[in-house]
Amino acid sequence: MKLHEFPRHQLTFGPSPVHHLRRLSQHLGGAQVWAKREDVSSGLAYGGNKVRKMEYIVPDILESGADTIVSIGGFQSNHTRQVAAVAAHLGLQAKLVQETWVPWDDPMNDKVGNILLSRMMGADVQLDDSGFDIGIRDSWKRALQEVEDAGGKPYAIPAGASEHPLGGLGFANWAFEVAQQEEELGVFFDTVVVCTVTGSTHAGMIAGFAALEELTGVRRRVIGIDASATIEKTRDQVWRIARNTAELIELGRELRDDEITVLEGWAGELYGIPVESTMEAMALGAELEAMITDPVYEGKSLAGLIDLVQGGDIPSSSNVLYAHLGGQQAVNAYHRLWN
Ligand code: 5PA
Repeated sequence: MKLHEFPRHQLTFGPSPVHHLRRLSQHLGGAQVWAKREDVSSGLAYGGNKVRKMEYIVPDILESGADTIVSIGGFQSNHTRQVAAVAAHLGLQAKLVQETWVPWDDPMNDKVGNILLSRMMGADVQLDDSGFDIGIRDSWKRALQEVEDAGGKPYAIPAGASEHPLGGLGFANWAFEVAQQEEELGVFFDTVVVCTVTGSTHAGMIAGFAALEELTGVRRRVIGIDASATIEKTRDQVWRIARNTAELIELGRELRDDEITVLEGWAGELYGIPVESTMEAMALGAELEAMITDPVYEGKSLAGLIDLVQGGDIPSSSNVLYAHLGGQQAVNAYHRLWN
């Protein structure tokens, strides 16, 4: 099936807004930087990139007749908060396994921000002491079993909705949305910068822009900035999901190696722990543009963008589009960084 033929259940207000970051661009003194904002494009509990992924998964959930969506993430997972939001919106239950993905020693870590919102929305939140891993987990399988044992019908969504067969479609569609917005704005984004961890955001974009290239012949760079600090696993997931998504939307050719770029260097040593470049990027975004980013994901991809622009790797003739994927709710658990 072609992308536009897949059923889509709209959860966003419409295309996410695109705007020029004038003061940041001026400060960096190179390429023009724009942002496309997944953080302000849905009314469901502040939205974010998972809401867009879920638009293509909800039809399957509804068709399955499930009564409980089961998913997994860290204590401050944005993904599980968005699963709780979509479940509330659909009138379903959410069962969320929240693991100890980040060795972040803050007594509020499992109480404020994302996890607070998930609890407010009525999700059944289960804390688990397993560490970070983007793969399929036993705790998650157990949670699915528990729903069945209680006579319910679970619907399984893996970490970040990435290993779900339809997980890449939302951001494949994002590519077509960008092309439409370029026409309206009279600008061409030759480079896209996106944070990548479980992989389907970046992978979906790769498949979508490849499909667009087939139609228009226009090539661009889609640069994934790793924030997992387990680069091999993330690279592997991006490759696999990009290929699967390309096949699903009938791209009609293999993806080229140069279409799949995951860069390391801004994740630091550990997932979820900011480093100096993260803090500097967050400060620049906030002070110059009032664009708030988080220390786990978006601060790290913004740090990557800043270095690539300042170092000239993204040339000054470029228009670069920063994909803002949400995630600000976690800053509450990191308040100490600003005290
Ligand atoms: C997340 C993911 P992918 O997982 O699709 O690569 O996206 C990375 C990403 N930015 C980027 C924000 C704000 C994100 O929340 N979050 C996960 C979560 O549990 O919240 C899946 C890891």
